[in-house]
Amino acid sequence: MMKKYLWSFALSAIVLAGCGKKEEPPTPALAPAPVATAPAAAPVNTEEKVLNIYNWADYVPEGMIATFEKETGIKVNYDTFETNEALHAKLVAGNSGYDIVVPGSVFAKPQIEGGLLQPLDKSKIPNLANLDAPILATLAAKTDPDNKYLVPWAWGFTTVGINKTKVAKALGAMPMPENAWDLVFKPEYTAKLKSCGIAYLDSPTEIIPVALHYLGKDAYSNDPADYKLATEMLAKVRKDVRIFSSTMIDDIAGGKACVAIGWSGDINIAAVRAKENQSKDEIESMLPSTGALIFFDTMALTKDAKHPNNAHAFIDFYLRPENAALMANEMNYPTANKAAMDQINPEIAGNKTIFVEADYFAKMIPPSSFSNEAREAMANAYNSFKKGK
Ligand code: N2P
Repeated sequence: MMKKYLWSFALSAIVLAGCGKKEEPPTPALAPAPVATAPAAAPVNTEEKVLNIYNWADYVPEGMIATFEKETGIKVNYDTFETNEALHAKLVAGNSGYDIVVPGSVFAKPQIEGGLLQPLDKSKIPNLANLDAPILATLAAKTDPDNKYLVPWAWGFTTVGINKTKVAKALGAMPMPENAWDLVFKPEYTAKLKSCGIAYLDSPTEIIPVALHYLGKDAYSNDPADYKLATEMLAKVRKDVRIFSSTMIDDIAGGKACVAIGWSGDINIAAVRAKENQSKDEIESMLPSTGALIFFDTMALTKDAKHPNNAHAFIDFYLRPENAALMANEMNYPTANKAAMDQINPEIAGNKTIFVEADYFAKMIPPSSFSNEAREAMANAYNSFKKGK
């Protein structure tokens, strides 16, 4: 069964040794009463019982933070952001106050290189052994050599989400395109869909790469000339875009948009929500024929984290199979936690827009990264596109 999914076309057949079991402390029952010399004890966590986490919106299962707080007595302040740019600005400014942040790997690479994150103490995270080795190898090769800084929270892909019912109505006699990206980039389609609402993610590093991919260019081009090409294309549909927003669950399920460039899991959550609300409209996360853009979101410690021990404890807690499975089951994003796979609900594991099949995965565009200069040029190009009408 698992064969069909990502794990199968794993980049290599590395098998992880070790099972992440914690060692039991020796039972004190028959030990003599302690005398003068104290036994070598594990270092005590003397940090204040606080942990500050900054993660993407709609990414943590209900109750998970409360369970951690109850178990550890650590009070968690959990804030959310909506774009990599927003998180990055906080890290660059310094003194964010956050211990754990969850950048996309596209941003994590420059953050590591820029000294904004600190290496993990892997001895405090035995559950790292639960992670899928090929995914770790991919992250090590592209982003984080030796997996020193980053622990995957979830992965997914940027794609097109539609309210099928409304889109069919708006298109009328026009059939659905073979490539779902046409719905958001091709004027023939956008001219019709603007009536029910087109939403774009509000982030230069989400929209420009997707536009470049649609143009047949390298989605992760660092060449500003390519951004010009992208924005020339985007300018043609600018007047048809109703909203720039990174909260597509609300946008699609709440009826503000019938088509969105968005993230696979959020679109699937919108689909579930529409069903729960007994909407007759069907929402679908598309698999565009030319491929979609993969992302990895990763936990990391900020360079100035004040509660590194608590942060390591949380990372290890999240890596328990039952917690990673809860994330996949509730947030509709695949987990990189291999040990969690048998706790994933069959309808999630079998949803081809969550755990995509191998042949589609092969078509998807893996994440890369941009230089600081490229990101700046991209932001300028995107902002002038947004301002145009
Ligand atoms: C969480 C969406 C994060 C995905 N709801 C984009 N990195």
